[in-house]
Amino acid sequence: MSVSDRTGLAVWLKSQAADVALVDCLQHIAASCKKIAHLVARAPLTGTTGISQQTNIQGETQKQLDIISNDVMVEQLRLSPHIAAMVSEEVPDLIQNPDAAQSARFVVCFDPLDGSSNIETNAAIGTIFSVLELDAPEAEVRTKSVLQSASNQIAAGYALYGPSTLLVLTTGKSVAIFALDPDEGVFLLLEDHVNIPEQTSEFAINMAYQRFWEPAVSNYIVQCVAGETGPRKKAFNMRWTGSMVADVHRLFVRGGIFLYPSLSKPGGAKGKLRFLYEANPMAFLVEVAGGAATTGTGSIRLIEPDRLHQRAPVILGSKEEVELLENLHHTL
Ligand code: AHM
Ligand code: MG
Repeated sequence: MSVSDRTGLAVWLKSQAADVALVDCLQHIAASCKKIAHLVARAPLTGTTGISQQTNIQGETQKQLDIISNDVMVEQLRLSPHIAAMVSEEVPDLIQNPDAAQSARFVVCFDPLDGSSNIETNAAIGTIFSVLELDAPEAEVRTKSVLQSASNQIAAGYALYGPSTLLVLTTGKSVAIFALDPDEGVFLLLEDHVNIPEQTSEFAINMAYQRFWEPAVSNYIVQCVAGETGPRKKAFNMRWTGSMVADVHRLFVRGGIFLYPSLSKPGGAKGKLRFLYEANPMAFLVEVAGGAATTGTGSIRLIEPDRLHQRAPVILGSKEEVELLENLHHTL
């Protein structure tokens, strides 16, 4: 992958026939990610890698950068007249946009800084986002309308703040990867029509929860770990960074399967990852790239959420592996 013709985000969005309102919305998201990338890179120098005194709705202690990144997203996205409301991992309720146009129909759901438990280790972290379209504009967007619109996801993506800042995006036609040129501050297209290979020999799961796994997941991982002499007759490798953005990005580059399944521990029945701004956008991206995404028993994208911060089990990646695991869920 390398930049050959310096195609920028605007040109790519035009090639996707995205309408003016969606282009504006995605440009504001990209601008937020650019700012967050800068703040993340400077965090050790500004003394903002630590924890804050606050907790979020999940009861997790927020990092200073979680709060800073959330503020950047809210401030930037409010500048778009087409964004009626937002849902953030870091804010309990729906965030209205008082400056939106009356016709505004988009709701942006985001995790402003995914994998933030890794900040002080300087590992890759990122921003995940999903654009939902309301059936009709509302003067004050209702939570119920956002939940109903979850199946109407029209764009999704993530920014990955690693050695390079990457933006991975879909409007449903193809998945494209952009890199931020730090000298010029623009996202340039690296690759369009990204495809996740159907077969793989790499899995990503937090092995520390093995005792809480469902029989199907246990059985699947046992088969992978058995290697050449096991039922899969090949050696698998394991990779887990603990940042969903980094672990899912690997799927687009070299295939694989990512799992954060249901866990048999208190509060773990739906895993950990949140549906609206983690599971749903990643499932969309993976499916557009030819992969598959399931909770284990059914499609992630068919979930009808009943709460903004609802969790969902997540299994996604190379089609063959995801389907094999889904079959195990139906038989074990
Ligand atoms: P976060 O949104 O608070 O950062 O939590 C989500 C992250 C994911 O990036 C990652 O896959 C998961 O939490 C790791 O959780 P665990 O530490 O339980 O393995
Ligand atoms: Mg997250």
